[in-house]
Amino acid sequence: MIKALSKKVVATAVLAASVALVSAQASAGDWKGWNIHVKDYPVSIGMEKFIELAAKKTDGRVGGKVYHGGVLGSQSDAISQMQLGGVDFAEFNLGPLGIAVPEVNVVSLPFIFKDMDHMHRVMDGAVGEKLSAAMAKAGIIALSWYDSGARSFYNNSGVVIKTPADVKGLKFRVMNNELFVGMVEALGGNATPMAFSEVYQSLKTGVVDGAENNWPSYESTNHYDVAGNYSGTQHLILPECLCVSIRAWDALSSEDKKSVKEAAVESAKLQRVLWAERSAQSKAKVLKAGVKYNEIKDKSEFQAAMAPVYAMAVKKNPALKELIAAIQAVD
Ligand code: BDP
Repeated sequence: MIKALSKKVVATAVLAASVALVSAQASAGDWKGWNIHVKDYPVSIGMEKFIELAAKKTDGRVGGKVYHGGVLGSQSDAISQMQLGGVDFAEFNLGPLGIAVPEVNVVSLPFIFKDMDHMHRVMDGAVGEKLSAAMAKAGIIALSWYDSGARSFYNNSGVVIKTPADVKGLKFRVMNNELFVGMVEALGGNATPMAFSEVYQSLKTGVVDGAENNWPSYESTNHYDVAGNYSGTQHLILPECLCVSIRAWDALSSEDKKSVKEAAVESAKLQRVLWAERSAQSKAKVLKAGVKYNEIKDKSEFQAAMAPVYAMAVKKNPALKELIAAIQAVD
């Protein structure tokens, strides 16, 4: 009896404390924004634009600060923080987000998108809406989709990857999602999920032989200094999202919601332009610095090798079958 009572007292105290915490965080003028990238990155400039426009359009009722460079933790930490209320807005790569929102895994299937334009058509259409709805159920409101190009493999072992056989025996860092581990294993390599911030050191010390990313991240993190062979597999075209927590969103009036959504869409337009520019600049910069790059024109062997990854994903979550078909049906 005494035990039961004290449990109840503790529970009430915890509830009171969390209510206090929530109301402290509900102030829309003081949103905390998570970002993994350095300050001059297209994502970062897009996020700054978003919060500036949101403030302007809501007469200052919405405002906040973006914490760049992953100082608030890894993306996995930030996803939980967003669900718990510690982070109000963020820019997430949809790859690791698939752990929190299984439907989102569809975009992490290698070669699911034909190219960047196809990805835009899909994400700006009905599939994008379905994924947003699934994310909202997990407490994450996707306001707009940002670009992150195509990801390719690079390594520090002098290997020029031209066919899947070249991947054999190499150990790659991947983002946190078992689909990416399966992807590398399907090519005959090994994979270790690891936070973005740890990759440079791991490449430098040989903990991994390589990693995979787009040109701007390969350049902005200096990975090109320690892994100078970049092979254009372009196996993943992953969208990213500008998101707010459902808690922060629900605290807004419907008029402010509209303004915040507009700010996010406008910021995405800017981000996509900056993205294209930065991709060209980053590529030129690393090539000038001596990176050995090989284009892979015919990617069909890589694509064919991905069948087990699709099978694994659908087995785990049969609902993906319909989403895969929906993406493939978009021209
Ligand atoms: C970059 C994404 C970023 C990821 C990072 C990674 O923009 O969100 O955290 O790759 O590889 O391209 O972890």
